[in-house]
Formats: sequence, C-alpha cells, structure tokens
Amino acid sequence: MTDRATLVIVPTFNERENLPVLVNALMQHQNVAVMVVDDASPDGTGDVADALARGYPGRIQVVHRTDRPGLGRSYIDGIRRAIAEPVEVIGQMDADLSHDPAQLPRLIAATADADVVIGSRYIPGGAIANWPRRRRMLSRFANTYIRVVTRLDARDCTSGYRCWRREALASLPLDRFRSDGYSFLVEMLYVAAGLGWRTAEVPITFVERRVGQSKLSAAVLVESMLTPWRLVAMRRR
Ligand SMILES: Nc1nc2c(ncn2[C@@H]2O[C@H](COP(=O)(O)OP(=O)(O)O)[C@@H](O)[C@H]2O)c(=O)[nH]1
Ligand SMILES: [Mg+2]
Repeated sequence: MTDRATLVIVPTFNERENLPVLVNALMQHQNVAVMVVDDASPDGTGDVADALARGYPGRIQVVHRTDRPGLGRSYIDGIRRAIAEPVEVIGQMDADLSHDPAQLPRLIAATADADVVIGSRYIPGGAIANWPRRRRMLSRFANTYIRVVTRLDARDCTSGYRCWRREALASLPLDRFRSDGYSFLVEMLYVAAGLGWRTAEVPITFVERRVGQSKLSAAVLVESMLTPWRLVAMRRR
C-alpha cells in the first residue's frame, strides 16, 4: 500500500517472459502505474506490453521506440513523458525481475525525506542473489571507482532501481546528457547531486535474471570507466 501516486518507468529489450510477471506484481500496489519503454524488441515484448495495457486500463502506458536504440535514450524518452504526468513519484526498474516489486513501497515511502531514493545492494541489509563472483567483483569495483572519481555519496551508483520526486527528475537537463548505457544512471545521480537534490539509499535484494539475457557489453563497460572522469571535467568548466 502506498499513498503517493507513482509511475514506474520500465525499459525493455527482449523481456517477453519477464514483463508480465513484473507488471502483474506491480499492479498489486495501489496508486502505481507503469510505463514500458520498449526498443522494438525482436521477441515481441512490445506486443506483450500492449496486451498488458489492455488488461489494466489506464494504468499502463507503452512507448514503442523506433529510432536509435539504447538504454539511456529509452530512459530519456520515458522520463520526458513521465514528468508530464500528475504523479508525485517516478520510479525506474528493470524488467528482468532483478528488482523485487515487493520492495517498491519502501522506496516510494523514502521519497518523503529524499528527492532521489536508490534501491541499494551495497548498504547494510542489501544483497545480491545468484551473481557469479566475477560479476559481483565487477560491480563492486565499478561502484568504488565511481565514488572515488565523482565523490558521490551513494554506495550503489549503478543500481537501476530508483524512485524520484517528480520535481527532481524534471529538473535534470536531459538534452545535455551524453552517456547511454549504465553510465546514464551514474550521470543522472551526479547531475542531481550537483543541483542539490538529496539522495537516500534503501536496501534491496537484487536477484539475477533467470530468463533472457543481460545486455552488458564491452562497449558499455568502457563507457562506464570514462564517464566519471567526463562528469568531473564538465563540472570544473
Ligand atoms: N529500451 C531498452 N531497454 C534496455 C536496453 N538494454 C537493456 N534494457 C533493459 O534494461 C534493463 C536492464 O538490462 P539488463 O540487460 O538486465 O542489465 P543487467 O541487469 O545490468 O545485466 C532490462 O529491463 C532490459 O530489458 C536497451 O537498449 N533499450
Ligand atoms: Mg538485469
């Protein structure tokens, strides 16, 4: 149960089996609506999303992207639409069930005292299930690296499970954002902190996907290594 009207943006690429499970679970929360942003998934996730939208009239929107694909671009399209909606809170969540919908009300509640709430794997109470050691170390290293270079306070800067107060999200100059992959998530936090918005972290248990594939690529990793430096350099100018 949550009393703040919330819209959750869910970017999708080939998540046809995961999306219905996620959406059905989210629909159990009152006052929660969903915006699926699909990048013309070859597996037909877009059609699955349309069918879900018909099943929950007025609570699900589907954005079918056709121009250049990408996680960051998808978020930008979703955010531009979401901030025009009469909601208090805007969430971000992966479609692959790594982010437990049951934990959403805790994130939403924390927006009472923060402008950006991060579902965090790296604070006490946070956890990761089913990640191989290699992937765990990579994520840990990435987060330490980001914190050292950017001096952001958050322990989990790459988590894609977040809730924003709408005003905070609406204030981000998205047309100036340069990163696209996971770095986009870091850039959002960095710019928000620079604007003075308050960040809080709430522990989550991240569960690795069982179905479908991760889109983490080498190019995305290289971008993640460079982005923190670019952000800091931008700030100095
Ligand atoms: N629209 C869109 N969604 C994407 C893209 N890449 C990944 N996603 C979605 O973003 C979320 C996280 O992606 P995932 O591959 O699971 O990343 P990982 O959890 O870090 O391995 C999932 O919901 C994906 O379907 C993309 O290029 N466009
Ligand atoms: Mg995933």
